[in-house]
Amino acid sequence: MAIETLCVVGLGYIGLPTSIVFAEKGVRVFGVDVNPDTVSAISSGVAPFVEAEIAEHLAPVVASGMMTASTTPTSADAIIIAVPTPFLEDKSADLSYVQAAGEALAPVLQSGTLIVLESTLPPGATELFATWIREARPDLVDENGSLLVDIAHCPERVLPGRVFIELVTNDRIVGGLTPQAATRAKDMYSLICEGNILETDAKTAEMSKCVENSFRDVNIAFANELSLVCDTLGIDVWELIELANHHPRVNILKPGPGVGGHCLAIDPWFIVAADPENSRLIRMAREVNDAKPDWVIGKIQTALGANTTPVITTLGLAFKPDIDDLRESPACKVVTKLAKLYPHGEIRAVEPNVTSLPVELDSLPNVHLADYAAALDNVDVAVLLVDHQEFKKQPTLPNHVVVIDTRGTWRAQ
Ligand code: SAJ
Repeated sequence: MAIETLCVVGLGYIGLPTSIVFAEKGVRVFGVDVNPDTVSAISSGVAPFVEAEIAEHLAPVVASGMMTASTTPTSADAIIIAVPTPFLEDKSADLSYVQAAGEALAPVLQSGTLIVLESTLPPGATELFATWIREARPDLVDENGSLLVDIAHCPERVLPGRVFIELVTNDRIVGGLTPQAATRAKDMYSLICEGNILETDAKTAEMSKCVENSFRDVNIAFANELSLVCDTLGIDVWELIELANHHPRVNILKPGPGVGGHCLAIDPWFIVAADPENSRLIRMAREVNDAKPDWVIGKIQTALGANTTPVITTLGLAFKPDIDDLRESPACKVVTKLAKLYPHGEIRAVEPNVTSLPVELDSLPNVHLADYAAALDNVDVAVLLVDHQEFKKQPTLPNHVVVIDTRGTWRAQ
């Protein structure tokens, strides 16, 4: 059965670009989001966040009527759920947004609807989602106990900043609760995806997403650990990594102020929660990366010594370069802690990709959003936290200013 209409629930960093790409391929897309501001921005053809190429892709599909947005779901041939799965206090997955999406969708489901969960899920969650649908719509269960809708998990794997390229070029994994669900999901993604689409069961697909992000997190933890060891030993970690990477089978990633975002900082915990006893390395990597912002703070404290009224400029708040996404950002953690450590100091936060500070920083009286041009006048410390384009060139600063470059951006200049 061809997919002609698609309802996408969750119009965030993944759901909105996915909607746009399907609409560009001729599928009529009904976008759904609980946030009315998101819906009204999209309805007027304006992207509610920063992502390369999004403006030029969104406006035409809205203007042509191929994509519309609303706060309530609509019945469609297929449904994609792309809502957040943060973690709870105990680091296990918070599936409440997925459950809420399922509840909102249940009334519009029809026999034969294909439901694809794109949200990152811990192993077993797609199966759990199916039980919620069964409870909400017992009329969609046949006399053999089989659901009359097809449910699959197809984790997104696009890299923020390259979403419109990777949505088309990446290989994708589709895990069905049944082989039929996997095949139907594969057929749907073949409308937009030029990479291989690999079929498996739902639990393996869930695990594969968690594993991919854990792999990267563990590798970054290795680089971050090296940065600490090198600091103790008086070795330039950037030079060391550059040299070691000349080995044909070595590819060390880059140290930084920590690991942020809604993926690497979260998904590995889903594996730890699923099997705490056997996931020691994955847990340790998370702990190493989570400890890095405090190490950066320690460096700043040491540089400032007895100065209790410093002016500190922090460059970058986003979790990585050239995006406006502040989720789980180590840079925000550094700024928050600095503000608390130096209540009589001044923290100038420079972030070219946002126009206002997030609430948790805005509520701190000694933190303000500053313009790059003026932010480095009369400072004691300048800390580079994110290697945004705007910061690539090292500014000329008086000798007394302490420069802490957590990304190694300025060392070669
Ligand atoms: N980072 C470093 N050093 C590095 C690379 C990254 O410190 O050498 C930091 C970044 O600054 C950032 C964090 O790691 O704080 C994560 O950035 P990222 O670019 O590694 O990844 P994300 O979170 O933007 O996207 C990841 C991707 N997963 C993998 O590369 C395995 C992406 O493909 C996934 O779709 C995405 O997670 C997701 O949504 O799960």
